[in-house]
Amino acid sequence: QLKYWLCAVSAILITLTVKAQNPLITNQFTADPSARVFNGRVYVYPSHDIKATPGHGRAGWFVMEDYHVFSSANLTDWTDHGMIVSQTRVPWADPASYSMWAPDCILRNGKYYFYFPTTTKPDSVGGRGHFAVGVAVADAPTGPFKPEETPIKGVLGIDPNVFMDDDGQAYLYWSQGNIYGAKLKSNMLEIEDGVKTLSDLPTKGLKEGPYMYKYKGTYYLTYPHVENKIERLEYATSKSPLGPFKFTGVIMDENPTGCWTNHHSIIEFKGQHYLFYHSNDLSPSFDKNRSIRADSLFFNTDGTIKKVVPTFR
Ligand code: FUB
Repeated sequence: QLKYWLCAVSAILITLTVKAQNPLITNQFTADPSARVFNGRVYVYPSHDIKATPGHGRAGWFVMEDYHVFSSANLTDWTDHGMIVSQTRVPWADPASYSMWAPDCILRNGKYYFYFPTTTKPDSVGGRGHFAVGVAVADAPTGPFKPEETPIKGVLGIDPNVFMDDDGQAYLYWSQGNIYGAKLKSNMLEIEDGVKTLSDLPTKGLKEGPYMYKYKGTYYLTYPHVENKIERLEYATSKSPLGPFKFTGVIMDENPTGCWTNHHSIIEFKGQHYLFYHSNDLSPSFDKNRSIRADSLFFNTDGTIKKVVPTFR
């Protein structure tokens, strides 16, 4: 009898202490994880860091030519569903730019809309390309995704994040030094007039990688912010998706490994909130080859977020 109870108690303790294995993906470098729950399964759309080789990408900088999608039913066992979008298959992208930075994906009316930034082809008068945001559409979360012919008009920048409000209105957020937001039209491919600069955030330092999360009627605009050398995940709150926002706190302090970027998303899965973010576990000496991670996130009863401490071994 005693032996039975000891086994039962230890089984419960083991279940409670099971953690996501960080880093989550070990078959390649991954960064900027946008996690989503589709049909009870977690899908992560990260960036894909690779190493520069002669003639391919800039040594010492981010080198990214495509995206993979990964999924998991338990946050421990991950499936790599392979490449979904690459710079050579996007009609307007410069295939020599290796700048397929942080993406996001959302489900609407049975279609999966994948948003990604990359550099446009140099224009016909010899001007330089610039960062723009494109969309690729699929019938399943793993694709095949078909990129649109042109980028979204009026969106210049990086790190698109798409948010669907309870009333069915979708919003697009992105960054370019500061954070911007606009309503998306119902086709999910164009924005409405009236881009808003969400400049009521702390004004000093770079802010990027926006991720909007709604919890108990409050809009949480979460974002990496760098004042010194390393990004810290912060959040601001509002009663409206386009603000005004009030700086509220820090979600995660500066990365202790020296990886200067961080980039995140938040999901609720099986009754628990998780923060997905990145560090450079698989590349300690070069912080542009990153790896995605996840840890539990908790809200306090007053709606503030408890700081997430990364589980480094
Ligand atoms: O991955 C390239 C860039 O680094 C992202 O777009 C930023 O958010 C930062 O993580």
